[in-house]
Amino acid sequence: MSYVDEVLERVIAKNPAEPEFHQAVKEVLNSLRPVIEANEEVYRKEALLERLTEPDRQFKFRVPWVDDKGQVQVNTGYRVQFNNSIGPYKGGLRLHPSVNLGIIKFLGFEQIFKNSLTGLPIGGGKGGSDFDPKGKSDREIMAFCQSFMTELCKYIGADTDVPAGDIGTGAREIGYMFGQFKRIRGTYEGVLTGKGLTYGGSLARTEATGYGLLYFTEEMLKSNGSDIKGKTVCVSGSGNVAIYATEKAQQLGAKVVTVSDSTGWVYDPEGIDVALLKEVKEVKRARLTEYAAARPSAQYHEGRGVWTIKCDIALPCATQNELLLEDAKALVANGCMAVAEGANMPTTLEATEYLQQNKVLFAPGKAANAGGVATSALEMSQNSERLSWTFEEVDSKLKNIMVNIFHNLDDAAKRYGKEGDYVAGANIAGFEKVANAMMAQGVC
Ligand code: NDP
Ligand code: 2IT
Repeated sequence: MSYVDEVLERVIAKNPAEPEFHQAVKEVLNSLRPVIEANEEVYRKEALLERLTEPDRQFKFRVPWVDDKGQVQVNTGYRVQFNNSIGPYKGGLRLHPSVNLGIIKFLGFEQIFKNSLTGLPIGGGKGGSDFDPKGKSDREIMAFCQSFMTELCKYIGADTDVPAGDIGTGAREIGYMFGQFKRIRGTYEGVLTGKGLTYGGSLARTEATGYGLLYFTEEMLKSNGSDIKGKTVCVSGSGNVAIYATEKAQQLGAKVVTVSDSTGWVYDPEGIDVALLKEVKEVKRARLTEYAAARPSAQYHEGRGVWTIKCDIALPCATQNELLLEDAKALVANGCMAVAEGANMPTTLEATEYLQQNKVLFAPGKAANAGGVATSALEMSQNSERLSWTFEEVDSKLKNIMVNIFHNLDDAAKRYGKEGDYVAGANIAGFEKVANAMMAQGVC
């Protein structure tokens, strides 16, 4: 049996109830086959893949907090420190009722390669909790965040592990967590990114994932003789990534006609009104029904259905496994030319294969959404030098990083005879740097 197959079997046997983790490992290891086969003896002796697929350490902890009725609630907190061979652990905190260890591990594993692709010195980690922020008061959110950080603060630090936002964790939650870290540890350090601008946050971090997604997509289209201008785009999600992807797509001359949330979706043939979307989602924290109610051109539908709308470019920006084989078939039938993942692993393996077989340009999340974590690393740099850069400075660095990521993975794919396979290119380019650092650092 090949080394890759042996390790895949081992990962599944050792982590039986973690399907999302299996999916992420399968995608990475399958596309690394040519690289592994070229060095099989050395990698096997070094147990490189076994070490890469086993987190350095993982924390699971109780998070008790008191709700507005005086009732004690108990959630589970996680932080998985996956790999720090090229820098301190870095990755977001997800607050969503679906969170479990397998989901945090898939995200942490993806983060290793994503962070490597940014070209910046950051290792891979991820955390979160099964806490559901929906419908909670600000005081309840604060109570949860303070309790969560009371435990998490034992494991993180500006030079060890630097968490940030993800689903359900935005500036409000990061603020409460930063306050609690400072209170317990007594140090003022860049231990979290995505902070508010008055206490160490970076300009353009809020926009970075969505903007970066579009900078990457623009470069991918350019390199394939096309352009974003005038294109029709379907976006899913209506959170941080979706909002700023929509904003940048429209700035670049495209028309975004859909957004969604976990209850329904909007089709707005005149183009999404970003100011209204921000008002509904960022200020009122309301559902998309409010967007539709305030916008005569918008049609609201319950359930899922974004991918049935005819578009040139699809940008899944909500969550994992939200673009299924049947959706990929609908996109292809409607003439879609590119899919770029704003979310982490939104496309199933079957859907990805179908899109690639049908010559749709496919940009995997670990490359296309790396602008968020890259700008987090820029926030870390600013915190270290105790300075802040202008919006234009950060945005132009972000753009350069995304353009470089595209060319690095395009080159890596070509080197292994997989031209145009950006999944393979991203995994190979991300892996090479991490593998090299791991080998240089000996058995650890
Ligand atoms: P937000 O919490 O801001 O928004 C998430 C959006 O996705 C909401 O519209 C939400 O709808 C929807 N959503 C979440 N879970 C589900 C679900 N199970 N089914 C259907 N819809 C769902 O998160 P972000 O925008 O920050 O994150 C979106 C994706 O991007 C995630 O995969 C995240 O890991 C990834 N990502 C985020 C980065 C960042 O910097 N924030 C960086 C790189 C990747 P509802 O409000 O109804 O729950
Ligand atoms: O998935 C991701 O890359 C993020 N949620 C952002 C992580 C970060 O540290 O900014």
